[in-house]
Amino acid sequence: MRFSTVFVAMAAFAAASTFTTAAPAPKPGSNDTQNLNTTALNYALTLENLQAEFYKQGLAKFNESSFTDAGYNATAYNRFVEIGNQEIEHVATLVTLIQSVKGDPVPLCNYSFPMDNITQFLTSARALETAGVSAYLGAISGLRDTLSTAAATITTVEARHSAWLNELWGQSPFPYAFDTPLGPRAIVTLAGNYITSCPFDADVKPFAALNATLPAAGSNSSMVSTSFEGMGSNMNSTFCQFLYGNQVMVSPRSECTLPANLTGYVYVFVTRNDDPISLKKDSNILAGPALLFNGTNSA
Ligand SMILES: *[C@@H]1O[C@H](CO)[C@@H](O)[C@H](O)[C@H]1NC(C)=O
Ligand SMILES: *[C@@H]1O[C@H](CO)[C@@H](O)[C@H](O)[C@H]1NC(C)=O
Ligand SMILES: *[C@@H]1O[C@H](CO)[C@@H](O)[C@H](O)[C@H]1NC(C)=O
Ligand SMILES: *[C@@H]1O[C@H](CO)[C@@H](O)[C@H](O)[C@H]1NC(C)=O
Ligand SMILES: *[C@@H]1O[C@H](CO)[C@@H](O)[C@H](O)[C@H]1NC(C)=O
Ligand SMILES: *[C@@H]1O[C@H](CO)[C@@H](O)[C@H](O)[C@H]1NC(C)=O
Ligand SMILES: *[C@@H]1O[C@H](CO)[C@@H](O)[C@H](O)[C@H]1NC(C)=O
Ligand SMILES: *[C@@H]1O[C@H](CO)[C@@H](O)[C@H](O)[C@H]1NC(C)=O
Ligand SMILES: *[C@@H]1O[C@H](CO)[C@@H](O)[C@H](O)[C@H]1NC(C)=O
Ligand SMILES: CC(=O)N[C@H]1CO[C@H](CO)[C@@H](O)[C@@H]1O
Repeated sequence: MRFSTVFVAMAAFAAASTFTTAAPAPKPGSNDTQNLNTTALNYALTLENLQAEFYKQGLAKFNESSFTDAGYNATAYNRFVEIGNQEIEHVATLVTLIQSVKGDPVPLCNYSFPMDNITQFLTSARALETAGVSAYLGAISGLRDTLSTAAATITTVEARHSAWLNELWGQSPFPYAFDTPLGPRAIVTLAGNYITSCPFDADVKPFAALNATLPAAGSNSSMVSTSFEGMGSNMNSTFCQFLYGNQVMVSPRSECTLPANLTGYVYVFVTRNDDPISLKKDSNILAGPALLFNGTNSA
């Protein structure tokens, strides 16, 4: 088994634990129509701003030669230009939609993207597109009518970005028959790996950042090591939960055994008990997710 670690939730980004999304999470049963729609849209905008800014900074740093020098062809560079432009279009569309319901679009945050080299850029790109799909899938049940259609039309494009990036990494573009929806708290936790501060506050609090490390390449262990601030050292009564495709696999944290049939991404959480988590059931989460990929790095 060869795996590469992607999201290592680093202490350096501890500041991100104060990051919050634009507006209060929609309250179940809320009849504040405009607030609900603006909230969901600003959540999406926060993520699209993150993605658009990531490609903007990446393409300011890496040009076509950077890609060809790293062994990719000019097509790869041009694909990133296309992806970056599409994220900018997503931003523009969301801003227009928010303004159309008399809302205030959230501004950009301050970001910290690991992109010392092309490999890091590709690593983050794949993670951002994978998490983007999960974010939209998790948000869609809170949207109605034209907004759910707008969200779905973005989701499918994010999924194709993600598929192409998987292929670029030498993996199946479509590793599972289903994708994994994630709720706002989980997504904000992942976004915290890249966001240092935002000029706005809100109610969606991240979970504790989780540092999850895959077994060393070539090792016959399948144990993921996990650490986080707080209860990080108590292995006895806590659990690892792996979400991938439409599956959830639970194991005691002292074992934290990677599922045997991973063919792509996996979200890792640490929970206080072994009740399987889901989009609607997250009260037992102590930390995470971290996003890992079963992948051989072709870069
Ligand atoms: C994450 O865990 C790995 C393995 O335990 C460790 O080597 C690394 O230093 C940790 N990183 C952070 C940021 O805590
Ligand atoms: C890419 O940038 C480098 C300098 O960073 C420059 O030497 C090279 O000509 C550029 N290549 C292209 C295709 O623009
Ligand atoms: C560029 O590389 C990709 C694989 O990374 C390959 O599928 C594609 O055919 C290549 N395109 C050209 C023009 O060589
Ligand atoms: C890319 O940069 C990271 C961080 O500086 C480094 O650990 C890694 O070895 C570099 N990879 C390549 C292929 O240069
Ligand atoms: C970004 O950080 C700088 C200080 O490093 C701060 O002055 C600025 O307000 C921040 N911007 C945002 C959008 O948070
Ligand atoms: C790991 O593999 C080595 C040989 O490569 C073997 O001796 C050892 O028993 C294996 N350990 C486990 C736990 O399977
Ligand atoms: C975990 O259990 C072992 C053996 O039962 C015990 O020695 C250890 O102190 C426990 N650790 C914690 C953090 O509770
Ligand atoms: C993966 O393995 C689990 C049990 O370990 C099983 O329940 C599940 O159906 C498998 N998923 C796929 C896609 O094969
Ligand atoms: C990881 O992916 C490779 C193919 O990319 C596959 O051969 C391997 O079995 C996968 N590992 C697991 C645990 O499914
Ligand atoms: C355009 C749109 O999706 N509007 C929705 C805003 O939220 C309310 C409450 O959920 C829905 O009824 C609207 O259809």
